[in-house]
Amino acid sequence: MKAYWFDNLPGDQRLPHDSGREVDPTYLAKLGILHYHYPDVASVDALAAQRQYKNRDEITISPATMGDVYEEKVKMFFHEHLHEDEEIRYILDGGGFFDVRSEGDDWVRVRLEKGDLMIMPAGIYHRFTTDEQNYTKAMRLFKEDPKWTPLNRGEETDKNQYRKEYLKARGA
Ligand code: KMT
Ligand code: NI
Repeated sequence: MKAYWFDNLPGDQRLPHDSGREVDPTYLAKLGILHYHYPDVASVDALAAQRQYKNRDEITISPATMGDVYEEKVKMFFHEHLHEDEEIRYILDGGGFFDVRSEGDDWVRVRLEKGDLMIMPAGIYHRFTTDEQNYTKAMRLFKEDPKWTPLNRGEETDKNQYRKEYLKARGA
C-alpha cells in the first residue's frame, strides 16, 4: 500500500498520477479508512469473523475476463460514488488504485497490491481504477448480502443519511 495526493493532471486514469506528496496512513485512519496486509486468506477469514463479514465474492477485472466490456467497466468504476455500507476489498493478485476524497475534497490515491486489504467506511466518496497492468483480482467482502450499489455523487448523495453520518463521525 502506498498513499499519495493525486496530481490532478490529464492522462489515462490508470497511470500513477503521483504528485510526489505522500499521505501518511494515519491520515487515512482519520478519513475512517482501515488498511491491513495479509499474506493469506486465513487472515482474511479471521478478520471477517471478527467484523462479521458474512458474505464474499471474487472479481477479476481484466480484458481477458471481461472482454469487450472491460474498458467500459473501468470507466464505470472510476465514477465518483459512495455506498451505504462499508466497501471491503482484499487484493488477491495484480493491483489497482482507490481514490478517496480528503477532508478538503481533494483526491488521495491509494495504491493496493497483492495482500492488501482496505476497508472504506459507508458514506465516503471514492472511485477505483486498474493500473497499467490492467489486472486486478479482488475479494469483495460484505456484512450481509452483497450490496455494492454505487450512488454517484450529486445533490442526492450530499443529502444521503450515510453521507451525513460519515461527515459527523469525522468531525466535519
Ligand atoms: C468498486 O467499488 O469500484 C469496486 O468494487 C471495484 C472493483 S474491486 C477492486
Ligand atoms: Ni465503491
